[in-house]
Amino acid sequence: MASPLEMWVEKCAELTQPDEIYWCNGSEEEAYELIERGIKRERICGQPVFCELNHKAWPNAYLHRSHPGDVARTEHLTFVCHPDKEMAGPNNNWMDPNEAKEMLTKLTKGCMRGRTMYVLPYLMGHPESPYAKACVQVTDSCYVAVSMRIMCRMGEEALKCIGDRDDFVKGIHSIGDLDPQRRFIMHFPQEDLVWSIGSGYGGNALLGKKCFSLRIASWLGYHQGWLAEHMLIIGVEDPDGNVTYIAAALPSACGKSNLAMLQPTLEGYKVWTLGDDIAWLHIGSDGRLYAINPETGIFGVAPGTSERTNPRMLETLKAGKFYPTLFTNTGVNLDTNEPWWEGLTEKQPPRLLNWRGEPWEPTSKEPVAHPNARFTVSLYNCPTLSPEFENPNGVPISAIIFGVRRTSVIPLVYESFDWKHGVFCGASMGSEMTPAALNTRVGALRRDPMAMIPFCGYNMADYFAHWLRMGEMLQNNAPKIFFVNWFRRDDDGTFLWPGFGENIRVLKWIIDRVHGRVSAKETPIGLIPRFEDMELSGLDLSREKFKKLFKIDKDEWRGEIEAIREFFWKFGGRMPGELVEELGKLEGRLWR
Ligand code: OXD
Ligand code: MN
Repeated sequence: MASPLEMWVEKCAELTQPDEIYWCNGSEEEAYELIERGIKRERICGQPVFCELNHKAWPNAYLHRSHPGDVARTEHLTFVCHPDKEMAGPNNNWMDPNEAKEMLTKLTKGCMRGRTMYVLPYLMGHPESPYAKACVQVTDSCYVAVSMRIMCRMGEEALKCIGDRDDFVKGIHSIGDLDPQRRFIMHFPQEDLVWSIGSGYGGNALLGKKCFSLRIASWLGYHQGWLAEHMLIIGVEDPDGNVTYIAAALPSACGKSNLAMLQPTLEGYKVWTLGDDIAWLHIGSDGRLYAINPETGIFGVAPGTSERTNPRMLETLKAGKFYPTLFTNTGVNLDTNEPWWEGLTEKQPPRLLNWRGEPWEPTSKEPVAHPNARFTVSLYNCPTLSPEFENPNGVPISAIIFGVRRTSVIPLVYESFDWKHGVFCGASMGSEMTPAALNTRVGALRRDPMAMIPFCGYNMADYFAHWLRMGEMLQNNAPKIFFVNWFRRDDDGTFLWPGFGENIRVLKWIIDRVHGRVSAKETPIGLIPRFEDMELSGLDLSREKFKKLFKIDKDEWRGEIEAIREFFWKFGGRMPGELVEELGKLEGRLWR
């Protein structure tokens, strides 16, 4: 008799009518075969799905050019379909589940005719982890199939976990006709189902990533007492060899991957990488908060990545141990057949193809690489991958960082007074937008609590209440909560803080605070370091600049508080009273 999984795949095939069904086993051999199909057989806009790049300089690297209208997440086409609209909250687009399925069924009918349906059994999390989830995605894109192999554990192990069970996480994906008018990314949290049509872009199409591991998983966490967060995970080793684990939430394209692979400028420090995008946080048997990264790959932003900004990432991209590495919508150096993007080298190569594959003209005002050009690379290629990466129970988190991209208002770093105040700080985050999502005004400010505004799969007021509840459950074991902003600018527009490898100086203060080794100064917004509390030797940072980095301008905060209040208002009576109270307390401290 057919297993529930086989029956589900059969049902998907009946609806989509592919010419062929291809069950993926996740092997390297298979990855070669899929790449070969992408070079020889499958097409996007009439072009091959993959082109081989220079393997001497970039081992195992391939270029993928997407449809030019399919280059970023499409938040306006992303829906959460709870039966009750209130459950989705003002932070999500909503559609009634039955209505959504009816519409998707029409759009999906026959969409794989003439194509192959790839069946991808995969695990989010280590096979032995009590927190891992078994999932299956069907897709008609070999780019998606190869990307998923990099981003998660695919194949036998997942099939073994699923066996005869029918409670696996389901993902139906088709690139459809890539028309944004017929593009929808729909989530059905009650059924552990994601249904996505019309896009091949990472966040819209790799359904284990944002769709399951954040939107659906956050809803599971709400009910089961854990958190699914848009966070990197690192271990910071101090000169004595002690490792302190930190999880940090920053909005998309604000330097999470850089922080996850930071190369410290301070002698004796080392940063171990566990994840750059998603953390699942559970309370362990000892009452502490433990983090696992359910993914195995990095889907990172290429522009701006260089030897200076992220040397470890370049090592990872060139390691060539785990096959293959993908580049999406970068330019190509015509003389060397290497990928190229703005910032990669100081001098721009003379002969380039732009991200659309057209010769780049020096007179062109357009960038060579798309601003949201990406690479997809295995974490197993990362030279600083933590020895704890495969620990099924995860790592104990001592500090949580919330970070934003802000030109003004927000200091370089501050510590919250306690968990409740920390949750308030996270809930009131506002950040300048980046090109990671389509139809956003790059640079404009938006409220992005815990960097989860595009990814929280239920009413965010309930999510805040859940964070507060987690604090109560953690009691004295709750990690300390910090807030960072690497991006504050001087009056002349230059960055006040050098960032990148120098961020270790901020991490040092944070871990010293965690271990009670350094003091802090109380301010109305939280606890900040004094000049002498931070290790600043060897850095050209005057006291005057330090003051500017930590300035709390009451006029600027007046606007900030108004914006926070307006955001909180959207959630009406559902907003936890504790956070409204925290807002009042902040006002009191600023103007008493
Ligand atoms: C991502 C994002 O791709 O946050 O990680 O958009
Ligand atoms: Mn992300």
